[in-house]
Amino acid sequence: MDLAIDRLAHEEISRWQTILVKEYDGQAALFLLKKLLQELRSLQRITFAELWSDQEDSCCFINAHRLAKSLLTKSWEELHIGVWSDVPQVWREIYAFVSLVFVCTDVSRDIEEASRLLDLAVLLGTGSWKEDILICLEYLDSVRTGCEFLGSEAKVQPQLSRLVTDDCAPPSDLVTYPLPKRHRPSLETFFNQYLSPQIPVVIKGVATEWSCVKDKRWNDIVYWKQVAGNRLVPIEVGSSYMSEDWSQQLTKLGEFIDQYIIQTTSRIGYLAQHPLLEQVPSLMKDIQIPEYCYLSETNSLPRIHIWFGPKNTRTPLHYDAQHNLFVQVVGWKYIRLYAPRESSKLYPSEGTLHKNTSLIDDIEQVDTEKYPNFMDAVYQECVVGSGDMLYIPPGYWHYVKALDKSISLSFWWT
Ligand SMILES: O=C(O)CCC(=O)C(=O)O
Repeated sequence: MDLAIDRLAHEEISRWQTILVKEYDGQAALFLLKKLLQELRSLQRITFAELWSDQEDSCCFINAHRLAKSLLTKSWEELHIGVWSDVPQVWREIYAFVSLVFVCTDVSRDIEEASRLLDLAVLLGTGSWKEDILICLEYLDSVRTGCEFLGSEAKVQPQLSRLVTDDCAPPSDLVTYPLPKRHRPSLETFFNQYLSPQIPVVIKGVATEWSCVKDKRWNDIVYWKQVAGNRLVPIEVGSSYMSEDWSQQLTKLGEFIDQYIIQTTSRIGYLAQHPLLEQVPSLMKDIQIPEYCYLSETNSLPRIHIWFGPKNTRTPLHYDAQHNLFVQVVGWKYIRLYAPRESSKLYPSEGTLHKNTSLIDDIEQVDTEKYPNFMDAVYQECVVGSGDMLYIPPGYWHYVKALDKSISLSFWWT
């Protein structure tokens, strides 16, 4: 668990210096950062472990904490001025760095609060510090679960800890125009018959081998609470991101599970399109990156997002610019696809924010007077269950509805 504070801070501060002074009125922040580095140097600690485990009451330690606190407040303010896309990178980097220092110099050793602050730093910060923060978070989790194994969930009955029951049958009669299905196509077949001509296909027999599916690990509420229950995640609340009642909130994954997954409320909460496996890297051992994603023009690794929600989450009809291998891990989902050539019948939103999304909020209840061409659009559909994978080519419109409590992953690549 190395955290070379001194090595990195020195390089970062020289770089921030130019940006802060030239482009922002950042003299005061720069002054504080330099003082912070000085204090860290005099502490002669170079790893997070050293900082965290020495309960110091030295003057340098207290000073470093105080300086980090001021910078945390300052960078938090900068992050919350104006719209998110305009927030300067440099403040996000500084926010990540000072969160880390603030946490490791906090003598209260409040693990819950430390995890909360570091999760915020992962979600809102950026730069090379993110890696160190993730290491710290894993360390804190191991300390936490070590001393408080399973917490209150130790009381959960085994049969109650399942998200969905194993004997649940696939919903029938939902599919009229089925998508093609293949059992473990070879790389060559996938490339020639689907990826290259951009034809969608349901792939069976690949994700069934992953431990999140095979061992039903991700169907286990206790497991989720143990590995990530304490982690802060962004939840979308409302019927869909195009509806007026939609909002976002940050909450602990464990609380999200209690509030929106276990209890059935009329308000839908969806952990949608979130890079949870980046935030909690230990989850990577439960999956494999599908080798189809390595058929890439750019050699880049896929971006992995989780979609974790109750029955009836609905992602409106939209398209993405990248290849997508959509993997269903827990529960059932209904998915409908329209080829890009159908776009003119799908009423894309005007404006820039949601121009990849149809104006029709719920394609299962369409106002045909308002959208008369929609019924002429040709589509294909499927119901995916645990271990199924769906290849969605770039530009393909897709609509997704959960038929049950559900967990899916999407692998996006170019
Ligand atoms: O599962 C969902 O709700 C939406 C998934 C999706 O839109 C995607 O993977 O691109």
